[in-house]
Amino acid sequence: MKIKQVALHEVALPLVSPFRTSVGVQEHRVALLVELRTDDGVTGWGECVAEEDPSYASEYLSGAREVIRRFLLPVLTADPRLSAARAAELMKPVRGHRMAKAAVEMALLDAELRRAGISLAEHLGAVRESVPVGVSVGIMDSLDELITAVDGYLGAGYARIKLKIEPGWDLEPVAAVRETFGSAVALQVDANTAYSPVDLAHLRKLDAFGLTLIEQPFAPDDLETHARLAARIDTPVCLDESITSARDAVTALRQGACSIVNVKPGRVGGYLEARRIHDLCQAAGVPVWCGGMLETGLGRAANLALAALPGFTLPGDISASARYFHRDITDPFVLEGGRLRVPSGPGIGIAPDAAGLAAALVTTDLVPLG
Ligand code: OSB
Ligand code: MG
Repeated sequence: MKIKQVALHEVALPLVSPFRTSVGVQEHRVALLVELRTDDGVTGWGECVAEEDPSYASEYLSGAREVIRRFLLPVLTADPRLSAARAAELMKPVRGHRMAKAAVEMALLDAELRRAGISLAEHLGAVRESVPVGVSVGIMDSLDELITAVDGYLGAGYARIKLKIEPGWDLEPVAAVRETFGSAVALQVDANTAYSPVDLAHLRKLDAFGLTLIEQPFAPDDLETHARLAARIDTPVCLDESITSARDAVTALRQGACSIVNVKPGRVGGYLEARRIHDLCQAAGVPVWCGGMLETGLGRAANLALAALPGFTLPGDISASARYFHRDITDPFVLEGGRLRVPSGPGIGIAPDAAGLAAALVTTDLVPLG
């Protein structure tokens, strides 16, 4: 396979409601899409999950575009034996920039698998045709507002609720959700690094609420404090921001810094590295689940393929399209009994529809290829 043409599209999709985490508020999802045409005449789509600002991770959208154009595409187009499986190795001379690499690898996988008539789910080793999914609930202005939102999601059938927390918005919202909806609701929390070592005793109070897990309370590079918390708390500790590769996952597990892993393909450099994390966690008996980055239908389709692997034993942050957008750029994903169907068509199994893409389009950048 050779890359013939690449267009980078920036799209902006208004969110149905603002999404607030401990690192900021988002009202729109601005995303970078990779449309890649190969010499065999197939088109592959990739989605870069980098956000506009480097606040969740160090990567950001316009930087990712620059890295893809200037550094990643040149090494890939120069290679006569290009394949999705070799892309990560070819891109290795470029340090870091995993979200940019993941987007390019996703487009290559989509193109290659479309040509072969194989779905990404089948290629990765999926064992399910649909997966139970959860919803990530942002920080709200009041407990009433939170209860109304959670009530709506539970009514829609979501299989579990994740509450975003930060100092000042933790024990009370969790207690309010437990009191209102009972102990049977699968409930977990995500701090996006908002706490510090002085908060260990405070976080232990979360043990009263029977949570499935607590996600990333401390800084990405602070495995030690995560390990100290894990040793003192009954609630399982899960890592998100700290895990940027399969090697990170091994290190974190060895150090006792987590007992559950949130797998986000963009954060770890692609779906193939994500599968490696799945494989090693499965071998070690460590549950994994698929995280989300407010993806468009493209990233959502690919995440569903990943979440259909056998070791993804907890519901992921892969909600229905309507939880995020009034109008997605693809056909919407619809909740059916708390589950989303795993796309079964070739490649990622979906592509943008022309009208949806046009409605969201900010800019298209045709990359000149050497
Ligand atoms: O920490 O999991 C996170 C969204 C953007 C960046 C980081 C995170 C999130 C979410 C939303 O929690 C997950 C989703 O529904 O896509
Ligand atoms: Mg998270």
